Amino acid sequence: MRVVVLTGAGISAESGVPTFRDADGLWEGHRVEDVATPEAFERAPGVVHAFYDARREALDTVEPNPAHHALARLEQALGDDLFLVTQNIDDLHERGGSTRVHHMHGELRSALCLGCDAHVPWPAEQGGLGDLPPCPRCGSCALRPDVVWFGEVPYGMDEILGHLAEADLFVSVGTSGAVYPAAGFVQYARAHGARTLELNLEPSEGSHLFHDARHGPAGVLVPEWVDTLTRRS
Ligand code: BV8
Repeated sequence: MRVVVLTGAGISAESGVPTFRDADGLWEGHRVEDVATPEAFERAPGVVHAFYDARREALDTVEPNPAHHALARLEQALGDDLFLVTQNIDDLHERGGSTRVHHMHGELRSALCLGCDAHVPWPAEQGGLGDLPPCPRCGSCALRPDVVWFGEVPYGMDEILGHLAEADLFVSVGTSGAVYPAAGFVQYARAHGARTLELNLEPSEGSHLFHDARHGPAGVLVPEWVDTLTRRS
């Protein structure tokens, strides 16, 4: 059985990573357009760097939770029949044991060079806000956070759509279904014949688009679902 799993901020909530739209969510403290758009970076790079530096530092204070570990077990069980795509820029899937994770919105621990388009590890030592070392590949001082901002095309859309079109089962975990193109994956998978399942704390904006939905904390729902699936397969 070919399975595509899409995850969002909700899968990392129980690890202590704030989601976006919850009361004290990431977007609460900042207007999206002030921190997550290329225009914002052009206008005030320091503000944008501060936003991502804070999230990067917070990564060292959190650990993967049972939902991340369960998806790593699923990867063991299904091998290449599992395609895991995440909207999250944290590294909790990898620290939970998943080895093949497609970060469609980028990664906090990565930098993107505007000079040569290289994706390089985020430099360990960096001076004050934003005065980053030159690109290790081309030497130009043009590194930026390697995240996909609003108005930018997510990474690897062709590969993602390819897996969605071949999927027997599409499962969405911990996402509000408010941001496109990820919010459109359920319809695309369904249109290509896949069964669709939502695992979320509460009904998402696209909940009505799924065949099945289970609501509750991912740290409980995902291990339960993985155990059922792996027992069956
Ligand atoms: C693009 C990286 C062109 C940075 C992010 C169509 C209609 C309308 C608008 C658009 C449209 N198409 C495009 C747009 C514009 C825009 C968009 O969607 N705007 C929205 C606001 C309407 N989209 C774009 O600009 C995208 N680019 O479209 O380019 C294109 C595209 C394709 C092909 C060709 C051209 C780029 C979007 C990416 C932006 N970058 N992140 C960063 O992280 O700082 S988006 C960011 O916000 C996240 O990555 C994620 O995608 C989104 C947040 O959503 P969630 O992860 O779902 O988090 P949220 O807090 O909303 O919800 C959490 C959920 O978890 C809740 O439901 C909650 O109930 C649940 N939960 C909470 N706790 C738990 C839980 N569930 C289980 N257990 C728990 N314990």
